[in-house]
Amino acid sequence: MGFNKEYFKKVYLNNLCTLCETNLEEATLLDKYNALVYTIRDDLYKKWVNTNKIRKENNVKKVYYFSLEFLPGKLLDRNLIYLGIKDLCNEALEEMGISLKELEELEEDAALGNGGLGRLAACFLDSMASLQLPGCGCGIKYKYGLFKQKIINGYQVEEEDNWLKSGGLWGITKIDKCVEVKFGGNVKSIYENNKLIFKEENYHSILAEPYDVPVLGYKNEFVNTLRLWRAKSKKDFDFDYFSLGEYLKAVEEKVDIESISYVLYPDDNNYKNKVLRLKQQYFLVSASIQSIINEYKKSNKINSFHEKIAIHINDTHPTLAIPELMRILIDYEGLSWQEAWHITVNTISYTNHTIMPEALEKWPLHMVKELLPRVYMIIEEINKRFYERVLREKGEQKAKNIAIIFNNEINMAKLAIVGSHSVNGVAKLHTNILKSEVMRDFYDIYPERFNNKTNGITHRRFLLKSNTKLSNLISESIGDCWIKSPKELKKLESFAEDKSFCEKLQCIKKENKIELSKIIKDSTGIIVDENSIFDVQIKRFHLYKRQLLNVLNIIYMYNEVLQNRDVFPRTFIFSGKAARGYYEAKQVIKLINALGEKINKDSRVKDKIKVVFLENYRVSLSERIFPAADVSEQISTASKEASGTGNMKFMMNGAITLGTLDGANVEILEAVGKENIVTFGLKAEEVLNYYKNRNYNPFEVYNREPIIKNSVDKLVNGFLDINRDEFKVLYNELLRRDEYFVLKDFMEYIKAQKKIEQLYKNTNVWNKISITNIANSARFSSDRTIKEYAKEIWNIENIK
Ligand code: 26W
Repeated sequence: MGFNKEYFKKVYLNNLCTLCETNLEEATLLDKYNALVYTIRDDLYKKWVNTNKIRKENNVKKVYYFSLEFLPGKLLDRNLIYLGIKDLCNEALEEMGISLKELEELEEDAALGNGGLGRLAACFLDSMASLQLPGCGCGIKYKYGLFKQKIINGYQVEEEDNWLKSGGLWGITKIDKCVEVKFGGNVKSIYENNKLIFKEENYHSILAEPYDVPVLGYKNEFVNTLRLWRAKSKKDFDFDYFSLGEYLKAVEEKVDIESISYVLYPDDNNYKNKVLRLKQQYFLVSASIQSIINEYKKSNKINSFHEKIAIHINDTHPTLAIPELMRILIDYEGLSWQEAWHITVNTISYTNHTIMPEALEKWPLHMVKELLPRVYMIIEEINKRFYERVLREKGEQKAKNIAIIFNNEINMAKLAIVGSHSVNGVAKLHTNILKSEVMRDFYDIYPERFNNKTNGITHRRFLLKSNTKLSNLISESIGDCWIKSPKELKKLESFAEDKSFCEKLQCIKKENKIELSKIIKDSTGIIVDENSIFDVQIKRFHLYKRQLLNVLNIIYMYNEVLQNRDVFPRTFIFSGKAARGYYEAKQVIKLINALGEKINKDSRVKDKIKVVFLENYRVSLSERIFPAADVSEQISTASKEASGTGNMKFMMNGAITLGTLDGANVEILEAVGKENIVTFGLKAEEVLNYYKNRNYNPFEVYNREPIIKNSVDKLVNGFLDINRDEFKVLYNELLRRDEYFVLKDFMEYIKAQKKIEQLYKNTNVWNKISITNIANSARFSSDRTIKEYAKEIWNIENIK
């Protein structure tokens, strides 16, 4: 920024007055925060305008990343660091008696996402901007983000998340760039000049209003855009009803329309057939495509659209982009089916993020037909053409397998594969499962479309910003080039046996643990021992992620302590949300809290074990936890976790992975070597075989192994101070089905946990493992991932 401290103060005080109508003495914390955002925005917006100007002059290819979810977290601290003015700003504020930390805390997390998929989208935007790649995120400006989680009496309780209450001042609403989105009505086919054309009639149209948020690159003056759409009624109220005194009726239509962007669906990995969700999906893609085309046509011809524009769909949620682009190219741009199809397929690329069958989206035909009649016609036509081709070339069985429309449902994953030029999985193992199992028939037809892009995370947020102490140590040791080129981290390997470095590293971990302990104490009242192993599992609650396995081991360890066996002190830390309607997952949360109640206050345990549940998991809380973790629990049933990205954040902060050979854990093992990770459990192939042969019997495992029986029984035998039926559902799931092989993997997990303990007891060994993990984490930076997408899928180049 072109200004010094004095100038900063002057602008800041002026903003307090002219934009917040207050002064330093009178200002509330929110005023002070908002004045700061205004002050930073000045400079940020200038860079933004400039980037857009340069991009237009160069007329380079640009990627649009379509996602129903973005999970950026807080922006203040990040933007200050990326602008390189944090110290200046901190000092200036301090001189005016303002604490920057307090302002940072006041800022709400932008939580327009559920978990992995949304956070990945935010990391990708970070890397695109930092690598100077022209890219734009397209999403929805939900008025309410992911619910806030309260723990009451051990149970999860959901509360609305009004994330805009801290102002929402980073972004800017572009009232004059609204576009119209049409729902309902019917389609009339008519011949005009010997050509069949389609006219939409009797539809309802609503407005989509863009809110643009600047996405700044790291110290490079480069700013991309995250465009979030809000649904807006054309009419604010109905005058006739109003005059009759029917006030509710007068605003009914407005409320109905604006509900489209009202709240994020809190389901993760679980498809529910809800018309409002379908509306959200179409709303996003229709508004985004229209605005892309409007912008594009200012300086280009429609026939070469795919040469200048790439559209990426983040999972199947924005798959309607395919028929929507077809609709506009055919009905509004006058292209033939073949021309439009060529452009569409070459524009669109698709990432799959899950193989969980219950997550696969299948929309009922009648719903799509009623809500989007023209889009429906196009999907039918795509299905027909593809089906006939496969029938001709591969026969009836294959044709049936690949049908996009089946059983009166539209299979969105199939539509996404057929309508795009690239399909990727998010870790090697996951991509292989897609190719050989879930999407086998498609891989057979389009082998060239399938590719892997292992996920990554932005090391700038999850190391540089959130673990200042460790970043400083790294920069002191190898210079600060790693911030722009994470590969430099490799140089840390030469410090693995450097005594002074190891001591400093250990010291930093300890300080981070002390800080987390304070947070734990403030939010739960539990006092934990900073010298114990901080063993952490933080992520969404889902049976496949197997928080239950962790719990069963804690019960086992508790028993060990009571039997006076030697156990190294441990603090088990959990955090995460369960989908509002997911009963079993919510019961696991209750179980953790019930177990904590029992163990934490049992004096016989002598503080050897503590069980902590931190409420309201979110990006900003995670940033306090990763730097303080010793052990990273990544224990999903092999084959189920597509990649995982928390695993990468832990590793980068020097925690050691305790995991199954699932998702990206496999590649972490590859990166660090088997001495520097602890793995256990069934392999993906074994799991898939059990599913195929249906020959797993958990009851037999339970009966055979007293240790397992002992732990499992404690869920229902009165061991916990709770009604014996409370956890019956979990107990029954384990014994009758155990869909996720918790019991099968239990004994090996206990062994793996003992190995962790052995390693931890040897400080030199532990430090060495920790350093090796940090040093080899560069390949999990989203910079690497985004470079691969840019080169191999989008075909875009950075702007110098
Ligand atoms: C339709 C309901 C729904 C909502 C969200 C279905 C599926 C999802 C997401 C695809 C679930 C998700 O976030 N998947 C996670 O994506 C991460 C980023 O690629 C991976 O690291 C995780 O392994 C995967 O579970």
